Amino acid sequence: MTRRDGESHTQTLERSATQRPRLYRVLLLNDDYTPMEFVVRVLELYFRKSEHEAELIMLAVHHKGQGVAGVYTRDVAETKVAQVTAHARQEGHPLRLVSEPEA
Ligand code: NFA
Repeated sequence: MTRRDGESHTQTLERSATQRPRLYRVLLLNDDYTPMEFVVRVLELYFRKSEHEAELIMLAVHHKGQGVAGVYTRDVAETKVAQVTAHARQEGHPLRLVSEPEA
């Protein structure tokens, strides 16, 4: 609905529902060299997974090629990709992550 203010002639667009931000999946990609224990630690530290959950996700990525580490707004997803990639390189591991929009 458009409302016209008397003096200022500004218009306010009113919507009935709050708009939710688009969400992005952070995907972990498998490689042959990154140690399993490093991937588990990344999932615990950056993606707040329990040790058990982290091990399940790591093994799924190891066997299937990729898997979801977490789902976030775009800024948060891109920051996780950058931080974890930097951490992995610092430790000499080739681990790759990407973010992609949900749906
Ligand atoms: N495939 C790696 C290994 O055998 C482990 C790994 C899992 C790497 C998940 C990247 C992602 N050491």
